[in-house]
Amino acid sequence: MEQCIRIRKEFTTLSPIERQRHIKAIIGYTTDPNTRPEYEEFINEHYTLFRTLIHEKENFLPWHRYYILRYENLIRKVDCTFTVAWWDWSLDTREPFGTTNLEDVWHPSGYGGNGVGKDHCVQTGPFRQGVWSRVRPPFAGPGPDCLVRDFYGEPPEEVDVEEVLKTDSFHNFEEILRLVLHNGVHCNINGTMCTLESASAPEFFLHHGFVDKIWDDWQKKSHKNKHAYFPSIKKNMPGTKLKPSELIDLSKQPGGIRVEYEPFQREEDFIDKIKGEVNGLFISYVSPHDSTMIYLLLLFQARALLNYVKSGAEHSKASPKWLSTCSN
Ligand SMILES: [Cu+2]
Repeated sequence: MEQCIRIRKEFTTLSPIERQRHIKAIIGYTTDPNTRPEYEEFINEHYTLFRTLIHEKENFLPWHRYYILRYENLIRKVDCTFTVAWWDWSLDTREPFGTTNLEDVWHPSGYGGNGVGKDHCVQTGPFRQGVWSRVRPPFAGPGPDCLVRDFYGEPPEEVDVEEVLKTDSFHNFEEILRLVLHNGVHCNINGTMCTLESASAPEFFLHHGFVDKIWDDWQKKSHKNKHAYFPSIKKNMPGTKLKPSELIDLSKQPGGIRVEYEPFQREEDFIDKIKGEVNGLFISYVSPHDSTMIYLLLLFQARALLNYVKSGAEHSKASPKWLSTCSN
């Protein structure tokens, strides 16, 4: 039997029931005394390997692709439908960053809000202090085992994501994604996410889901992009028996697993709303199985969206606002 595809969705597009189920699976796996030790070992692996090559060009993208896949595998022990969700920090962030509207990541029904008080411990949502404790490395120095957040600055915008996707050179693409966008968002969330213990923050996997999707989007641009760079690396990735090249194809992940990132639905809804000559023109040419065309369509939509935002309102920081202004 053909194995089902694991569809990874953008977190804020999950229905309330899907969202509840997603959180319940994570809480179940990370708090059950039967699975907690395995979870701790898994999280500490990232801490132990932090300063090895996993954050260097030759491993960063494939190593983290494998890490979030393994996280998914672990949580599927308590819910076999679980998939990693991704959080599009560029399109989805409301202004100011960190607000807690119903559908936001930081709503109490999502991942909970910003930390408060002297220690910046999270006090709302499923990972709040007193209800959930994060993994600390063995022999860790003193420090809170609450999840710490201390929002800082603004995450990158959609134009930044668009720009990095336009980059032809793998080396430039990878460096901007890793050093600017990836590192930046870790320390926009700040607190636990901006430390060597970042993987103990549940939102680590939301963030890395999106980083991985950006790589996937870039890979889909051409055969050359898909196979760029990694086949030349002959060493196994740290802590694994796998070479980076074994992670290149999302439809052939280790264990025969097939993964797909669901396109950002709200982006399509938005295009519908701007009375689309755009859609009328393009959608009729798209067969649901033609991923290249869908990709082109999405790129086209992103651009249309961007132009709309730029031309419609001269406010330069408008990009995240279209979501709320156009939703009624
Ligand atoms: Cu990492």
